[in-house]
Formats: sequence, structure tokens, C-alpha cells
Amino acid sequence: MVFLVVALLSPTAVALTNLTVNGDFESPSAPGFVTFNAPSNFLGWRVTNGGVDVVADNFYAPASGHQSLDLNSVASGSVFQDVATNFGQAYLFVFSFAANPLPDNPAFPSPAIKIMEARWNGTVLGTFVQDTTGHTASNVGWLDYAFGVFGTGVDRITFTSLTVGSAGPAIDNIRLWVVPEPSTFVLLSGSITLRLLVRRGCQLVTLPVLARRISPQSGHEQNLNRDYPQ
Ligand SMILES: [Ca+2]
Repeated sequence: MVFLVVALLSPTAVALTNLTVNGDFESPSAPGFVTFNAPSNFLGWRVTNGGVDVVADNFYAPASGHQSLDLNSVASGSVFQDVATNFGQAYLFVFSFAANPLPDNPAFPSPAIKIMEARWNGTVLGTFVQDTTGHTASNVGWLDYAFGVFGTGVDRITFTSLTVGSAGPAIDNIRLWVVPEPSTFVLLSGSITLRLLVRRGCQLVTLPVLARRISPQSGHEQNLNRDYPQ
């Protein structure tokens, strides 16, 4: 069965509820940063590899709110969250991706190019890369990535750093929204052609979709017109 999302509605047509818990990494409050080494938990998230840092905006700017997550403490980290979903229901999964632009802890050096893998319920959505060259604490270079997915009952969102060292890929503003109708969806201003990766059972397909720019935000770059990995 083909699932097509077309973004043609106004932003006020449907109120979107984010189904993730602490997808903005605003908890716990981090005066600077708070490290969670595996295995550990913090609100909404389980750390399964290495370690991660919840980082406050006095270190570098988040995509949203006051904090974001660096997927490296001093080693490659991985976090996941299980989200209750309805089987067969279509969802839009969106996250902001960048990288820690600050200098490394010299004892744990990392390359300038940071790499992360994102998964939906075990399915790799893609490998995401940011070169921190030219980025700063105030110009982190956050990008939004969006995927259409289907629920299976309980679905696991996983983010894994593929970068060594103490400054890793960074995520923020994780969103999971129900797609209100199979043929319609609400996004925000600006029209961009987007490919959504759609999961139906075990089959992965990509569909060309007319989408609209998500979450306009000062200094927050958008990257919705790229071709997503298949
Ligand atoms: Ca945040």
C-alpha cells in the first residue's frame, strides 16, 4: 500500500502533539553540561553506549529551548526512546541535527567531521554528517531532518554517534507527530520538495512529497530539500 503525504494545509489547521518525552532535552537542567554514561537513563531516554552530554546554551546554542544533546561524552554514545504508537498509523518523525562546535578535551580528540546514525524501530533512516569547520557556539548549523514512518505499537527512536572523541554529533528538538490524514499533512511556511522515507511492515520505500519548511527559527538552517538516504 502506498502512503503519500502532501503538505498543503495551513499551520493552524491541526494542532500537532509531539509524542516524544523530553525530545527537547530540557531535562535535567544542565548548568553547563551533565554527562550520562552507559548504562543510564534520563527523562525519556536510555543511554546504551559510551556516554552523552546534556549541554546548556552557555556552551553552545541549541536548536530549541536552552539545551541539546551531544552524543559524545568522551566516547561515542547512543540513546534511544520507545514511543507508544498505533499500528499502521502514519507519523512524521523530525529531528534537529548539528555537532558540538567547541574544541575537544585534548585527552579525547575527535575529527572535525561528526557522523551520526538515526534509526526508527531498528531501520536505519540515514547517516548524518556535519563538518564543524566554520561553526561556532552561536552558529552551530542546526538542520531539520524529516521522515514519514508507520507505527507498529511501540517504536524505538535511536540516535548513535559514529564519531570518536569528546565533541560529537548533536541532536535536539526530536518530534513525532501523527499524520492526521493519509493524504494530507500540516507543516509550516515555505514549500520544498521533500522525500519521505516510509516504512510499511518490513518494506522501505521513498516517495516524492511536497512538504513545507518546518519550525522556522532564527539562525536555524533548514535542509528539507535534500535527497534522503534510502
Ligand atoms: Ca532543546
